[in-house]
Amino acid sequence: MDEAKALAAVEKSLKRRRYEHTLRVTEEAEVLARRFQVDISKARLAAILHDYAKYRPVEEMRKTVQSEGLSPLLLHYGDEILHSFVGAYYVSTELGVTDLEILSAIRYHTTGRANMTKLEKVVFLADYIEPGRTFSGVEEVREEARLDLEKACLLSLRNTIMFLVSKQQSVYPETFEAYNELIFDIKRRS
Ligand code: DGI
Ligand code: FE
Ligand code: FE
Repeated sequence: MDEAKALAAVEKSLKRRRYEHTLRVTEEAEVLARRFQVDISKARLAAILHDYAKYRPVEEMRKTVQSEGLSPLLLHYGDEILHSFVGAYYVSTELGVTDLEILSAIRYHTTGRANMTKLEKVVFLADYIEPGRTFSGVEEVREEARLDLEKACLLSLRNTIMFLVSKQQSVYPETFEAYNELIFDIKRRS
């Protein structure tokens, strides 16, 4: 799948504002990929496609989780996490993308997971720090992203977990696993 075809597919599926977010994530993913020695074409393509399923009806996504045997846990942690997991499935079946590294970067872009690949980290982080984001604490994550991919992902996970906790929302288990694993990884390195 080339970039032009991917962009045309997402432009059709997304609202204008979300499409513009996608373009910013793509540019940010390229910057991070260059900085941290990740395949630039894969990072860009995964970023272009990362929110492909964002506007699918929730009922359709829930049905897909069941019919395709995705983790039933996904049905209990808020509808916001569905689009990344079913998005990877739709990108594969509807757009014919076969690269498993790209599909995995799409699948984990919202929750993260333990032992993320560098490509997964780049897409996860690019989605969080693209210039249109105004989350509280995002500037600190942008600063860290200049130097250390793992520390920047850790900060972004910390912010997301704290945000969800402050709203009394549930946190998907793989998000905690991603957080813990990065804590251990960074400790081990230093
Ligand atoms: O799709 P985007 O808006 O670009 O960004 P995203 O895919 O990171 O989705 C952000 C939303 O997902 C935000 O409302 C918080 C929510 N979210 C992120 N991680 C988790 C989560 N929700 C739950 N319940 N659990 C998580 O671990
Ligand atoms: Fe998303
Ligand atoms: Fe996004």
